[in-house]
Amino acid sequence: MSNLEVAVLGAGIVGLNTVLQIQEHFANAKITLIDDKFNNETLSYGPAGIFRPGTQFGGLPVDFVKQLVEYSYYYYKNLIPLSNSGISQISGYLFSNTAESIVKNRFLENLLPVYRHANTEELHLFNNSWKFGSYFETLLTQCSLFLPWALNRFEEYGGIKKKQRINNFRDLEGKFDVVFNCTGIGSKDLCNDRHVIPIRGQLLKVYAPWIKKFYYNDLDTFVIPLREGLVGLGTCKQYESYNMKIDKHDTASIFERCVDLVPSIANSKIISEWVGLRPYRHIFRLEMENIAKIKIIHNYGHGGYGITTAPGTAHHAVKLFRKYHLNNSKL
Ligand SMILES: Cc1cc2nc3c(=O)[nH]c(=O)nc-3n(C[C@H](O)[C@H](O)[C@H](O)COP(=O)(O)OP(=O)(O)OC[C@H]3O[C@@H](n4cnc5c(N)ncnc54)[C@H](O)[C@@H]3O)c2cc1C
Ligand SMILES: *[C@@H]1O[C@H](CO)[C@@H](O)[C@H](O)[C@H]1NC(C)=O
Ligand SMILES: *[C@@H]1O[C@H](CO)[C@@H](O)[C@H](O)[C@H]1NC(C)=O
Ligand SMILES: *[C@@H]1O[C@H](CO)[C@@H](O)[C@H](O)[C@H]1NC(C)=O
Ligand SMILES: CC(=O)N[C@H]1CO[C@H](CO)[C@@H](O)[C@@H]1O
Repeated sequence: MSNLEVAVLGAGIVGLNTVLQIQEHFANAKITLIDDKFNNETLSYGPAGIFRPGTQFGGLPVDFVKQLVEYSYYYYKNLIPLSNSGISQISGYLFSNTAESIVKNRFLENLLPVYRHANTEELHLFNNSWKFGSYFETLLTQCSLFLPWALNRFEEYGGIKKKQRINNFRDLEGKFDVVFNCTGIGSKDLCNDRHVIPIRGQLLKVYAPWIKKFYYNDLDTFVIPLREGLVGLGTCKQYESYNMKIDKHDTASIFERCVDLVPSIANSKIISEWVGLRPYRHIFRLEMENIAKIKIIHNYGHGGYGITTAPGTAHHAVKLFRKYHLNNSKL
């Protein structure tokens, strides 16, 4: 029996979760992970990676998204004990003055060990007076650890890494039985997909080792403790902006909003800044397609929730292929 030849395009969080899923389900597959960028050169490396899907994520049926989210949660949770996987438990608050619905989350409420209303004292935390709030315990996926960990694991189990940019899928014809398309914002050109749109975001890191919980509000503002005393501050959401430079006005705005949320960081030092384009698509793409003689499985367009949902979407992508493969190997 010949080995299955598999290509995965894109070494971001989605592509890496995909190669790990394939290794789990196709012991005899020869997998090539193709990208001209790895680790710190990808978008996925930068974000703090809090596990929190937006309640509108994906525009797909709620039950389906729920399955993806649940799969992802337990997948990451099982990795907590492994050293350097970058996954840890974290708890904190989400506040709003706008509406009760904003602090609720149908995907998380019955999944996380704790998801409750903030009490009166908590609504007045740091002299704020929020109308609505939730406290919950979730996961943090620090991609600056997780991506290298996943890449090492992939190579340890025989995966092949290839530094290459693919400009035309015909370059892959005849070489692979299946191609997983996990190119994020790259799909805009590669797939000529006008539905893929960047949503620009900026992050700062400050040194504030006393911050132990995360704090979010509904003004695109968050404060998230990372490791070694560093705290991530964010963000902005700029639709259709391709600006990959740090904008000093965004920096000032983020810092000011974060100080309003958590005053104790007012004098903390900015250690680094980062900008990234979220690969947004009104409905993220997760489907199989035949192009010429190649079978392609698309898995892109995760917007602001790619870290949260990558294991679940990768699992589903591999399941699609597995069904097809079983069907055809019976012939
Ligand atoms: C400020 C900010 C904060 C965020 N916070 C969170 C958060 O807290 N939680 C969360 O879940 N998500 C968060 N996100 C979103 C998250 O970063 C993305 O959803 C996720 O990284 C998308 O992963 P990806 O693998 O699809 O894309 P990428 O990481 O961009 O990977 C795609 C890869 O494909 C490669 N590629 C593209 N085209 C080609 C080609 N033609 N040939 C070969 N390779 C190609 C690229 O080089 C790239 O390495 C945040 C994003 C930003 C900007
Ligand atoms: C990525 O990491 C390498 C080595 O670890 C470093 O030399 C390089 O400057 C980093 N690149 C970016 C874009 O941060
Ligand atoms: C809250 O406000 C009071 C009165 O203005 C002030 O004394 C106190 O320092 C403030 N606390 C914080 C955490 O900002
Ligand atoms: C499997 O084969 C059946 C019968 O030929 C077909 O109807 C079905 O669509 C196939 N499924 C997949 C996933 O290819
Ligand atoms: C490399 C690859 O598979 N690219 C394809 C991604 O999907 C679009 C169509 O949806 C194709 O046109 C690309 O060739």
